[in-house]
Amino acid sequence: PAPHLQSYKDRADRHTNLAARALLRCMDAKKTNLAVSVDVTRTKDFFDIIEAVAPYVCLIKTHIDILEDWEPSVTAKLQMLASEHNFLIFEDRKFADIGNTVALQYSSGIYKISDWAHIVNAHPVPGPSVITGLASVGMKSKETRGLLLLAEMSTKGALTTGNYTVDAVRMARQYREFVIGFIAQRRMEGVGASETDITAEEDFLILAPGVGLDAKGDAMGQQYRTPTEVVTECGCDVIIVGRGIIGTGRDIDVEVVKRQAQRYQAAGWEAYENRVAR
Ligand code: S5P
Repeated sequence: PAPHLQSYKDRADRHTNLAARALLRCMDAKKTNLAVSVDVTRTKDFFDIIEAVAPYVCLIKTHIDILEDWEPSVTAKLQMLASEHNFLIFEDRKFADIGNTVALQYSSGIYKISDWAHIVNAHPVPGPSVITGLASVGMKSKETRGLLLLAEMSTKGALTTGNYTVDAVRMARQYREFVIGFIAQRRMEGVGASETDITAEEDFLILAPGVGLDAKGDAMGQQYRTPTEVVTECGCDVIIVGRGIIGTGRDIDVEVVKRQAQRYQAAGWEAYENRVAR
């Protein structure tokens, strides 16, 4: 059967990339396909949110460069929490430059992303060299690292359609040891593939942003769908939720954050169970 009709556990047992395997294992163990996007600018809020949602997530998604009071201890603490609470870390860096530059952006600068992020993502726009550049760092790491390609975006008017998406999937197929899946809105197995392109062991994870239970969008082009639409109907594996959980106000209410995380975990898991039971 296609990957999305199999259980996360079976897929974990079979997956050859260690980061993908760890993520699927964690999803199965914690019964969650929820990733929380911790898009805040103060380190205190950042950790308050992570500690509140940790039991309910498989993945914490960061934009490390928006923290105004970042210091090296932040990423050290993040790593500690990840092992303590069993979740993976996804730095949403959206690399999009020549191979040499992305390798430096991944490994160096003040953030040294490859030291602490299990998963990163890249725009396919530069072509395969963006993958090989990042792989030159990620595949050397002793740790388990994986890359997601942005095959589709959630925003109104996004240019990630048609042949662009098809070519993104073709690129990923050439580098299956490092590219573990896509940021996308639906499954990608059928996209741009002739029968012979797809091997039985191909299992790309689909992580979908643009998920909300209450809002349909924001004032800046974001569009939301529900976990049922995203997971049951479109076959995505992980729901990425930011403001639906952390809210839009300046102050963080950890009790609300915790309740919303529980709510999205339950909705995401039910949507998954409805899918594999079909
Ligand atoms: O197409 C995309 C890709 C990403 S990674 N659309 C997105 O919204 N994202 C990210 O997901 C975005 O950068 C943000 O961190 C998160 C969505 O946040 P929310 O508050 O709208 O749920």
